[in-house]
Amino acid sequence: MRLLLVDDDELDRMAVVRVLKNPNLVKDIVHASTAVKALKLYEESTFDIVLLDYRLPDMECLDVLNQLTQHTEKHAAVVILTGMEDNEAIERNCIFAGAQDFLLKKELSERHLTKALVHAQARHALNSKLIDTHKRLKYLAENDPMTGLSNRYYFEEHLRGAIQRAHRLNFQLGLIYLDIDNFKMINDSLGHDSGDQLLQQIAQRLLDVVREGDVVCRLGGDEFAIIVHDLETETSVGALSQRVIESVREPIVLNNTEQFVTCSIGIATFPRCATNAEDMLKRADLAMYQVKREGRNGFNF
Ligand code: GH3
Repeated sequence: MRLLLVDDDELDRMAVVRVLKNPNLVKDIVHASTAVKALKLYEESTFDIVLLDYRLPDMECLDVLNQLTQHTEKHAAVVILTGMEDNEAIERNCIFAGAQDFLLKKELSERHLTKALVHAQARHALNSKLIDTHKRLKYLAENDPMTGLSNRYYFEEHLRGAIQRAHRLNFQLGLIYLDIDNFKMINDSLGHDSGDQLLQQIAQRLLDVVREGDVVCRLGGDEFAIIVHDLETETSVGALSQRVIESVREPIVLNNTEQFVTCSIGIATFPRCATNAEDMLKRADLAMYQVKREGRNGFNF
C-alpha cells in the first residue's frame, strides 16, 4: 500500500507513522502539509490510500475530496482523519463526496487505523467494480451491438431532451428518418451476414457525413435516424439528407462484389412539424413512406 498522508500538523503526521508499524500493510508514506501540495502529489504519482485531515489550512475538505475524485483514472481510497468529536453530518457529507471511511484522531491506534485502511480499500474496489458494471450496463442499454450506433432507447430519450433544450433556447431541431430501399433483397441474394455488413457500412457513412454533436442511431432493422441539433434553416436539413443519400449510393463491396443501394428519407423539424418526440418521429415516418410510395431513393418533409 502506498499512502498519501495529508495533515498540516507534523505531530499528528508522526502519530500516524508511529501507529502504522506493519510494514506489510503500508510500504511507503508520502507526507503533505497542505491541500495544494497533496493535490499536486496526487496528480503526479499513484497512491492506494489518501489519509486526509478534515481541517486543512488552505482548502475545505469537501473541495479536496471533489478534486481527488475527479481524477477518474486514479484509484486511491480516501480515509478522513479528524480531531473533532463524532459528527454524523460531516461524516455523511465526506462519504457522499467520495471518502470511504472516517476516523477520529483520538481513536488512532494500530488496530483502528489498519482496519480503516483495509476496509476503505475493499470498499473502494467494490465501488469501482459497481461503477464499471454500471457503465457497461448503460452502454449495453443505449447502443446497438452490431453497428455501435446509439439504439432506439437512447434515441427516444435524447430526442425528448433535445426538444426541451431547443424549446428553451428557441432553436430549431431536425430529425432525419432513413430506411434502406429493398434491403431484404440483399439478405435474400447475398445472405444475412452480407446484410449485417451493409448495415455496418451504412452506419459508418452516416457518422462520416454528420456534424459533431448530431446523433446517429439505428432504430432497428434497416432503419436509422439522425438528430440534427441547432438547425439554422430547414434547407440545411434537406442538404444534409441529400449528402446522406449520395453517401449511401456510393458502391459498397459485399461478398467481393460491388453493390449499389439507395435509401428513402423522411424529415421532420421542430417546432414547425411537431412539438414532441412522438409526433416528430411519426411525421418523419409518414414523410419517409411517401418517398417509398413515389419510387424510393429520395427525401421528403
Ligand atoms: P422497402 O424498400 O420497402 O423498405 O423494402 P425492404 O426490403 O427494405 O423491406 P423492409 O424494410 O421491410 O425489410 C427489412 C429487412 O431487414 C427484413 C429483415 O429480415 C431484415 N433485417 C432486420 N434486422 C436485420 C439485421 O440485423 N440484419 C440483417 N441482415 N437483416 C435484418
